[in-house]
Amino acid sequence: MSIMSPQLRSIPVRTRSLLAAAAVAAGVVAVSQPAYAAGPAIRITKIYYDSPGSPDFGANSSLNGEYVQIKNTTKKAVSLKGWTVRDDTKRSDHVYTFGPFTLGAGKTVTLRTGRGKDTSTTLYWGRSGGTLAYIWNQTKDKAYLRNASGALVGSCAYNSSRQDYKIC
Ligand SMILES: [Ca+2]
Repeated sequence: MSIMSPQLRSIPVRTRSLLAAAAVAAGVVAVSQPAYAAGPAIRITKIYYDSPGSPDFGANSSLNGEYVQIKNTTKKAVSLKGWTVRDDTKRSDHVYTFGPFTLGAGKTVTLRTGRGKDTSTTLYWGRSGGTLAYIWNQTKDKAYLRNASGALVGSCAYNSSRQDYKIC
């Protein structure tokens, strides 16, 4: 190590002060965006991926034992018409598209895999056909929620066979 001239020594000092200024600026930006910390306004809150009972035999009651829940965390009702939910596969038959449906302020809707009569709180994917009809894998998968424009609104991934569900 050689002894630096006063001119060279001044460079790292200036760099340090610039970094400090940048850190302060970044801190101000983070504080000014509390909405980011609060998460998306419409979000996936839970995936129950391992239907109760074993083995999963594909009956309608078992298919409806797996579900995904979506919550409107805003203070306004939101129309989900044209929004989609899908898993991590590329299968075109693994896409659920919302029909005319309004999710009230602070409300949660449960989307079950099997068949049933839609209500204001529970919707049915409408799948049937036994053990191949399940959407959510038993150990590892990911849910995607997109709006009517196709923009990703939220997602939730899980990777555990030790639980039957994932709180997102
Ligand atoms: Ca099961």
